[in-house]
Amino acid sequence: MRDLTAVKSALKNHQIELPSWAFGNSGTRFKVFGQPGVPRNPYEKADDAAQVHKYTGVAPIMAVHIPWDKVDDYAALSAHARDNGIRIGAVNANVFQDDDYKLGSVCNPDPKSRKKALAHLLECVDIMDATGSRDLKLWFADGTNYPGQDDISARQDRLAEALAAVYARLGDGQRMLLEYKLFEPSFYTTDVPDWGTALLHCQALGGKAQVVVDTGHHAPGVNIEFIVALLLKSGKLGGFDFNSRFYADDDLMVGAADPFQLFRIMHEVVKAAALYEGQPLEITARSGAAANSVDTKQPYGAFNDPPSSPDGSSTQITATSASARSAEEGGARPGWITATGAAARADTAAARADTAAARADTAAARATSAPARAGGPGIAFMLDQCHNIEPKIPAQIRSVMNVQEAVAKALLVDAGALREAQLAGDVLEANAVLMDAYNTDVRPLLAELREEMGLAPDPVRAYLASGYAEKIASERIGGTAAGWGA
Ligand code: PSV
Ligand code: MN
Repeated sequence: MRDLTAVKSALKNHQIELPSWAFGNSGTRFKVFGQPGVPRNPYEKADDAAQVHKYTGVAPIMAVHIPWDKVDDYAALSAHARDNGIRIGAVNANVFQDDDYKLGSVCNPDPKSRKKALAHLLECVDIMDATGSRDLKLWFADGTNYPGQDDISARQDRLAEALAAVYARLGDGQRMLLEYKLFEPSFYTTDVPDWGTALLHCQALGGKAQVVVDTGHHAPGVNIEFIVALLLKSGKLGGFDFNSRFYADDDLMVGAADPFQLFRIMHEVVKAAALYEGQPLEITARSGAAANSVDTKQPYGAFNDPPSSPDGSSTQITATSASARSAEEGGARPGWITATGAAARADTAAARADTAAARADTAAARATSAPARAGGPGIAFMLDQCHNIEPKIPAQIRSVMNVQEAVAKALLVDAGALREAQLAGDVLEANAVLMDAYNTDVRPLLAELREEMGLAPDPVRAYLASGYAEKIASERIGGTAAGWGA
């Protein structure tokens, strides 16, 4: 039996980040169905995001997407968010919507397009400085449609060069999150198609570069929790873009298509004590009997490479990655994305020194750049969704609740019993222990938690009864409703 007080405390500490773009109009390439009351600017998006936080209590962060959320004064946007009880989270760069990017952005064969893309990425770091955001989120639509269209390997070098330049611009307490996606808009090659590619680049860059797992960005049938487990072990899981998919990158509400997958993902996170920085070990799946048999260290701090065990061994895949090793031994091949590539070349030592400094500095950074860490420490649990036919604010509330349900179930896994069954090779019992947690109805527990937090037990109902939807529908008349491109 789990300690429910500890479970509830973990649930209160676990924060979810909302995408500003989910509040704007969206659709498919066939049709965008406008909705009444949709925000006309980033300030109104923040107002709507604040509603989601108001009724869930665990979503105090809104990610922005530039230029969709371009404003004259980012500090003012940040202050507006704060006045509404939330803060600005990840700054998402957008190097996929301009004509110059037809053949790619940072991987484009044309240096002019690459230069323009890089300037935008650097501008996004300036914006982070103004908003106090911790994370720069990078997703590249770059790729090719036809075999022979461009040199696959040369494009990787161009990518590494741009990433290194952006990496060098990151300040204390800032991170770069690299997101991969199997295909779309490119259909033959994508320049960051998978977690392996993203991980290689991030390892070459250093401790401030981490991978983002968007749950809609894999081939059908891929075991996402396995990827999550490996990224956690390598200290390189920077965040999630949660959403659901039935077929491709559907961007539906997280937990709608496959709540069991979401639970399995969160089970890995909970087990690694990575739900939030400082997640106590007694509420991880390493508690009880398990604590005696496995390393109970926290997986990694937000900016640190994974720690090694006191005996020098490690239960984690550490920074002695193949690329780092080969660079150290002088064995790196020019032109590859090891720490010998481009600015990274200048930077193996620097990146490592940087990593060490970041490590030494984590505490200091925490103390001195509190605003720069506004995203909160550790993994960013972001949503990346589009609500094409359902009302947006309640859909975001529902999504947050779905994540919470998965987390609650993951926290209920009887870690001791699971470990025991695993070590005994009791396949059926181990599976039964996991399924017991998954099959628990956690809705009463979450309702109780909300009441303890002074919230209504049913956030969607409370929002619908509040009259906010009617208010914005009547007030937000005129202007241009936000949508992609605005
Ligand atoms: C790309 O499909 C993606 O997942 C990236 O995160 C973009 O920033 C986002 O979607 C845009 O909605
Ligand atoms: Mn995404």
